[in-house]
Amino acid sequence: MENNYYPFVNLPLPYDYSALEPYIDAKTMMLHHDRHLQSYIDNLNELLRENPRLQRLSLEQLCGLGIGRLPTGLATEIKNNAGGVYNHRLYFETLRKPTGTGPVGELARAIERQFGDVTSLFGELKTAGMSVFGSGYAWLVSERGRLGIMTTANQDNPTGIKRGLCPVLALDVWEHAYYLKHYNLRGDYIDDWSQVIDWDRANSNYAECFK
Ligand code: MN3
Repeated sequence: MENNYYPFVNLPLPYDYSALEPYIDAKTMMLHHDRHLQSYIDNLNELLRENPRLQRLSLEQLCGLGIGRLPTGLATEIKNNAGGVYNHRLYFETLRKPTGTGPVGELARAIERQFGDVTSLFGELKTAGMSVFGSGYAWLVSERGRLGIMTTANQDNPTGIKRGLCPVLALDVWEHAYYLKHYNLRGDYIDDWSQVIDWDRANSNYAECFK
């Protein structure tokens, strides 16, 4: 991941705001990236400004740090904002304009092995995404190459929950990810999200998990 250390900057999306239309609308993408992600970045920089020790840690390390190792009083805020940056970057970077293509490479083989096919994978991801009460994420994660599905609350990140869990796909189910277009219909948003996954990127995320 680029720009992985303090000071964090909001890297531009690798596609136009409208690239995911008609599945995810341009206005949602603009607000989601330029305002929501931007505020996590600003907050994280502000929290780290007076903490040179923490400035040396990568974004992943900040997400994965045991809460006991963060400065008392700032721990929850750092965890929430580092997660907010990491999770959103992964979410945005693993989307692209709809191409109608499915999983590729080693990830495709792992999905087939463990879920049977991509429809079953999406069925399980949708169930997980629908089960998040309030705000959070559903994830496709790899643990030493073995795929799994999990959910997290708020901006929690799998790497902060258990060492060795490595995110492959992040499904943001906060209402800000879909409310302008899909209103309260989270399930419809999840179906639409599945149409704009960048499977090449997902496959390279999966490969990164072996490093
Ligand atoms: Mn979000």
